[in-house]
Order: sequence, then structure tokens, then C-alpha cells
Amino acid sequence: MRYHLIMGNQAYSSWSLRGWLLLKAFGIEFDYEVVPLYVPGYERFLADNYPANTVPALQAFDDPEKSTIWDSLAMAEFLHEQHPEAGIWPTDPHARAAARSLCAEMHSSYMALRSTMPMNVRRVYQSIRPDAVTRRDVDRIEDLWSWAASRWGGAGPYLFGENFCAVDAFYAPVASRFHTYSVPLKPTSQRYADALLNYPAVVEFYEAGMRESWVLDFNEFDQE
Ligand SMILES: N[C@@H](CCC(=O)N[C@@H](CS)C(=O)NCC(=O)O)C(=O)O
Repeated sequence: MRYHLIMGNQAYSSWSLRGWLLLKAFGIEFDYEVVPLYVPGYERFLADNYPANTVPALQAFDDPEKSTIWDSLAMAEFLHEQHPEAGIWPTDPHARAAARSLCAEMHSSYMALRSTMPMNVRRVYQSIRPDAVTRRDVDRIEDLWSWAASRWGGAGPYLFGENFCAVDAFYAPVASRFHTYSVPLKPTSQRYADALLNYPAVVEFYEAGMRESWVLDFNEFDQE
């Protein structure tokens, strides 16, 4: 199987970071391209990859078959089926079910956090504080992190122990938002967020985002 990952701007695209990590963190070989969001040319990506209408989109080639997988949860499951030994999900079935629940909740929730604190790897704001609804999202995420770490995490540093798994890929962009908006966290949450941001494949994605020159005004704020 050969993989080609299509991502949006690495400076801004939180879902692209998840797609990238689902391959990179598990030693799965792939090549990739960045299709900048909301500029002319994006339509070509849509036309070429129907019915994908968002990034990341993973093209999987298994001659003569080719599929495009355009949803990060579906990517996690497809890649796990292809590479069961890669450690995308925890091996214990109860831990795996918990990990899948955590990813599914990330996938379907936290709309306030996602809309008021967009990912932006190039900025750190000190003066933006979460509003009450966003703070509820942050509290829920901190509760989930602490529940998973105490039940499954052992000595860490990741939510299910010493190995980075899909859950960590799904919450890495959340750690990025917490960092960008200087969201105050409990010490244990902060330690986990720091471990995610220092993870080599996250650092590599960040560095690429920093080098980008595309600017999306609606993801930038005047404050520092
Ligand atoms: N459900 C998708 C969400 C992907 C998504 O919303 N991606 C954003 C970029 S982070 C996007 O492509 N936005 C472009 C658009 O909505 O036109 C997934 O799980 O990957």
C-alpha cells in the first residue's frame, strides 16, 4: 500500500496535524502535499478528490485500487487495519474502547474551543482568555485527560502510557490551541500538553507551519 496525504496549511489546519501524526508517529511511510485553504486552487483539490471536501485527505494506492479517505477517524481505523502492529490503538480491548471514545468525543465536540481558539502554530497570545463556554470545553478535556491518565496512563507521558497512540494524535492540536492562547491548565494537564508539543513529529509539523507564508486573517487576532 502506498499513501499520499493531502494537508491544509500546517500553520492552521488542526485536522491535518491529526492526519500527519496518524502516519508519521507510527512509522508508516507516506508522501504528502499541502493544499492551502481558502485560496484559488483549493477547488482543484476538491474536484480531483471527490467526495473529499476537507483536509486531511489520505489517498491509499493498492494497484489497481485507489481510495481517498477524507475523515481522520476513518483514517485511524483504515491505517490500523492495514498496520495492526503499528500501535495506533492500545492493545488492551478496554483501553482501546476508551481511546476510541476519547477520539470520537474530540471529533464531535468542543465547538466553542474550536471556533474561539483556532489553531495557529505561529502565535502565542497572552491576553485572550477563554469565555465561559470555551472554559467548559477546556474543563471537560482536562477531566478526560486526567481520567484516562489515571486509569491507563501509568507513568506516562502519554494518555495511555509510554507509547504515543491515536488519542495523542487527536489531542495534539488541542495542546497547540492551549499553548497559543496561554490557557491556564492543571499541572498534570500541562505536563501532558508539553509532552505532546515536544513530540518529534509534532515539532516537525510546527516547523513547517512556521515556514509558511500564507496568512488567513480570520485565524489571526491583533492582541498579543
Ligand atoms: N471531519 C474532518 C474534518 C476536517 C476539517 O474540517 N478540515 C478543515 C481544515 S482543519 C477543512 O478542510 N476546512 C475546509 C473547508 O471546510 O472548506 C476530519 O475528521 O478530518
